[in-house]
Amino acid sequence: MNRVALITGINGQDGYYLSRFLKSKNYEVHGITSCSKPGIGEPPKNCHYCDFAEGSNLNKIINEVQPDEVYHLAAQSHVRLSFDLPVYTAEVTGVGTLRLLEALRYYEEQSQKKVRFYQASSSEMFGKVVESPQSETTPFHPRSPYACAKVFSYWQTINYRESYGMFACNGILFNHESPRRGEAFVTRKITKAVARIKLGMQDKLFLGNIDAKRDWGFAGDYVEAMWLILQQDQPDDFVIGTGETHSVREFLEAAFNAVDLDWKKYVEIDPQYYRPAEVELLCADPSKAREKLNWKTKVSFEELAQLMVEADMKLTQQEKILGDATS
Ligand code: F7E
Repeated sequence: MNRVALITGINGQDGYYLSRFLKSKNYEVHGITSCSKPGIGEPPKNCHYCDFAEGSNLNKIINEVQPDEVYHLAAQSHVRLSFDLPVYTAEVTGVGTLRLLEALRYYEEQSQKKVRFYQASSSEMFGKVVESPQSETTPFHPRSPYACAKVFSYWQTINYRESYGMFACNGILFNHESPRRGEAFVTRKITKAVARIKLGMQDKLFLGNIDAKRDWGFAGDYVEAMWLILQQDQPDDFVIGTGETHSVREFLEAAFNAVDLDWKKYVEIDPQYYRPAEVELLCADPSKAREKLNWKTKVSFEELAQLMVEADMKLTQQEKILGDATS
């Protein structure tokens, strides 16, 4: 019998890569989404609707799906937006995890079946970092409503493991990007603008703090780490990242270089993109994942910028052709 996986937030970037990865391993994949459209690449029969701000049908979905593994990726995941929607973010990104853990605890009790649970924890929890690089033992100092909500979920996951013996794990993932990344995140905002500028559809790109540094990897590599975390003998928490840090400025350089343009001619700073509190520097120490999971990133920083620009060039060219044909 195929193993059954339930992915919350199936419509997001990570949901896309993870469902493909699990299908390649012959899992029966089910997804939860809050959107009114069926999940990308997901047949409607395996798509379930639930908003984690509310969660009243979670028990029903879990009873129907009977999952072996649950990957909890759903969140209000935009850090800047969380300052405007702090309570909503706390509900979805924080209390939403608790709703799911409670539903799983109840399901385990009723069915006598064990479920493996993955919580999408975030490097944003390290916030105003007390040491660099950051490992599983680095204390948290969250700097946004989003990061506070993720810290809440991180500890709830550990509490359910320790209190009820659940196989509940945290993957503390550093920034991971791809052509499927939402356009409000800085890497995709940049690669989309690069393509539009190159094709003469946009003149300027407005950004906030371009001195911020992040540990950026390719999302396709990171979903394998999620799966590996749930295949261990014991439940545990892991930092997942590249171990390299780069500024937004360096990403700009790499992305504009990919189409032979000088970023300085096109980029302007707009304070509306500054955050009330910024996370200046993140850099992972992924030694534990390397040793215990035998996991490491395969795509370099330059390759990541290049592949995202190439994908946006293709997409934007198609949009341009469509736009020209309909105008
Ligand atoms: O910002 C700076 C911004 O929004 C990166 C989420 O997936 O990763 C992500 O969180 C940096 C920040 O990602 C703009 O101030 C400058 O320092 O791409 P981002 P994030 O906040 O690091 C973690 C791991 C998560 O868990 C989150 O869910 O770039 N920046 N100018 C800008 N950022 C944006 N979005 N837009 C700008 O115009």
